[in-house]
Amino acid sequence: MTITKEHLLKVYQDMVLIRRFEEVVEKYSKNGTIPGFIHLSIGQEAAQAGVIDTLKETDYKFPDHRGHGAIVLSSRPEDRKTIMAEIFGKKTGINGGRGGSMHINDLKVRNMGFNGIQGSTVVTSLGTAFASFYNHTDDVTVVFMGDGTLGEGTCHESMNMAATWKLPLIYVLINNQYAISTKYTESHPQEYLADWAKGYLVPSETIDGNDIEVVIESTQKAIERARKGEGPTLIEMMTYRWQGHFSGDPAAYRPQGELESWKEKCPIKQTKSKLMNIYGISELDLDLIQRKTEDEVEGYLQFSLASPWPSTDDATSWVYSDISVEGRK
Ligand SMILES: Cc1ncc(C[n+]2csc(CCOP(=O)(O)OP(=O)(O)O)c2C)c(N)n1
Ligand SMILES: [Mg+2]
Repeated sequence: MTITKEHLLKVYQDMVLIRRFEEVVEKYSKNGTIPGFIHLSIGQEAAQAGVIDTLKETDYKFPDHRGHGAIVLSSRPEDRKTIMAEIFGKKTGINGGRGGSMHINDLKVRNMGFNGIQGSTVVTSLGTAFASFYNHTDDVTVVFMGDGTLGEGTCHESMNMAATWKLPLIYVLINNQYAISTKYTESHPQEYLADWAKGYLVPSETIDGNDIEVVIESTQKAIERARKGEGPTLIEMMTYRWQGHFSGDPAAYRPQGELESWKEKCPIKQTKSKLMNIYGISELDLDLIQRKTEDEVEGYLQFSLASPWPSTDDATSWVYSDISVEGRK
């Protein structure tokens, strides 16, 4: 498949944005400014950008714990600084600083959020997929999950139901080789995890998750099936996370040379070379995109750093224990 030059440039820019965003988050996580556990998606940009690029705003998105990229690209440009502020735990964050890295939702664009429990959204995403079916809308649901998450029992329950009811649900299985320190070949019997879906008669394929054109093509096919009422699809996207499981994990479990060989397959580098060699775009123009993106993300950073922390006064707002709602003194 070939996408247009303009389209490839747009998704290139999306990937550069994710990379820069994550680099900044990594820096401020490692220096202790960002609280909590951070899972970075550097190296996996094509899988996130390619999938989000094919969706419309009213399609439901369930990002996973390594989801900053998909979350930022799903959000409206004017909200992106509040996504970073959320990761910083600030009051101006999109969820008031209460969610942090792993619990960011943005319901305007139907980013339904994550909750820290692997395999949970594989089930809750059935609900939005069912809503589209029940309300006769053409909105699809995309749920991101990892190779390790596929081992959760909830994945069986979800796929059984989605397949039986032919729900418009797309399972984006990001196979980044590891679940914490366990290589996927040590926790699953299949050579291709996509084969796992065969037991439920769900169409599936394993694709190069670092080639954004391949990601877009495969996701478009799955979306088309889902919108036509033909049911779920599972796409296994082969990729690699350059960092350890969390920011700060030295990833000593990786064999020597593995990271370097995947860096050769960097999705941004591959796309850059296509843009230059096939579409004749100059390196200067691509550098300009890089610089503009860096400035943009610097704006999100300054906003986040300058923002106040949430106050303790409203700590019980929006939670079930809000005593004023329950009427207890
Ligand atoms: C039910 C449950 N079990 C264990 C964990 C701890 N945990 C967090 S991430 C993770 C690994 C997930 O691996 P994978 O699905 O491959 O995603 P990746 O981290 O590689 O993106 C585990 C075991 C959890 N959050 N929830
Ligand atoms: Mg994984």
